[in-house]
Amino acid sequence: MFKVFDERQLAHAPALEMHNGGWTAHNETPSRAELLRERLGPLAPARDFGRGPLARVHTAEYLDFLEQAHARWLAAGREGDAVGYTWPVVRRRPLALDRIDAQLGRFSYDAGTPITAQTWEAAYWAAQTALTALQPLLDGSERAAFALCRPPGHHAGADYLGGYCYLNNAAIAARAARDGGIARVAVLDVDYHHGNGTQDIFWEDGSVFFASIHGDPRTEYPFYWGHADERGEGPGQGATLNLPLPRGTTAAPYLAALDQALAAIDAFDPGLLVVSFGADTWEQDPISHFKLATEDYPVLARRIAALGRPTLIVMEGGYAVGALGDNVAGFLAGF
Ligand code: SP5
Ligand code: ZN
Repeated sequence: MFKVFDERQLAHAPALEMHNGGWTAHNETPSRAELLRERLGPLAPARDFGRGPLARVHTAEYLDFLEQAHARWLAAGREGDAVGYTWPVVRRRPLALDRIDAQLGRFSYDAGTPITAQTWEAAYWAAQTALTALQPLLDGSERAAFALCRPPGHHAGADYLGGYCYLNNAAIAARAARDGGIARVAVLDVDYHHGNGTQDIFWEDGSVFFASIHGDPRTEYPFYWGHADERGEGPGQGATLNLPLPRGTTAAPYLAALDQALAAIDAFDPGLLVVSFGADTWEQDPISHFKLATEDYPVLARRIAALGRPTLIVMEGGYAVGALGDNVAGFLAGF
């Protein structure tokens, strides 16, 4: 399997995240990628496809903000990581306010996703990592590829960051595949958390099918997306499928949901499958509440591989650093 990793992703290391009313050590650490690099090597470095493919998913205003936010934070006399504290209610007027705190609110939806001096560089190379891994699937020289992306991407929308995500690596690759001539692309999101950013990006796009299996947002982050009645709109009506599952879900009901998602994807007949893969469905993940065992990951992967579609696997979450190597290696071994 062709696997890609770029060192420049490691420099992003936010210190703290807001959780349940207090600041705690950030869960999305460089060590996640460092240990996977050691375990999964050899890994090809990313090629540079430039800003063009990023701008096919994210707005120019958002990309400019993300690139400049930390410098503007320092210019305002602040220290450490940039993080917002006032948010407009989603979809209110996009006032073009200049103050950095207003911009942080406009372009984010949570306080768990700080911008450091190195965030733009790392997120940029995470997106390039996904684009690089996509290439051999487009030219037919590989049937499966793995993008070791960090920071993750599936919570980032066209004009917002959140959930430890800044640029939506999976969506950028899916859109690039569409632009490269693949008529229909499916995204299967098996991170513990709903991939709200990916869903929003393709909400009205009937050419990209989005299916997600995740902790029920009635109790789980990100709360405001991922409910079973969200199915897409306009030309995208019916091209979104949400399968929320309760806390404590074990392999048997998880695999039943997976089969349902795979049947819908098969009926859509995509020329490419993008898997947003989070290992935070593991039973001892520190921030999640499913009960999948390490031995379950090859089983999941074999069912996905049985679709027989060219498949790009993009790394999303997974925070039990000690078990991440076995869980990710086990998943990849199923392809
Ligand atoms: C990509 C991904 O998996 N993002 C997950 C974002 C979840 N963010 C909020 C979850 C709250 C967990 N905070 C726990 C802190 C314990 N010290
Ligand atoms: Zn997650």
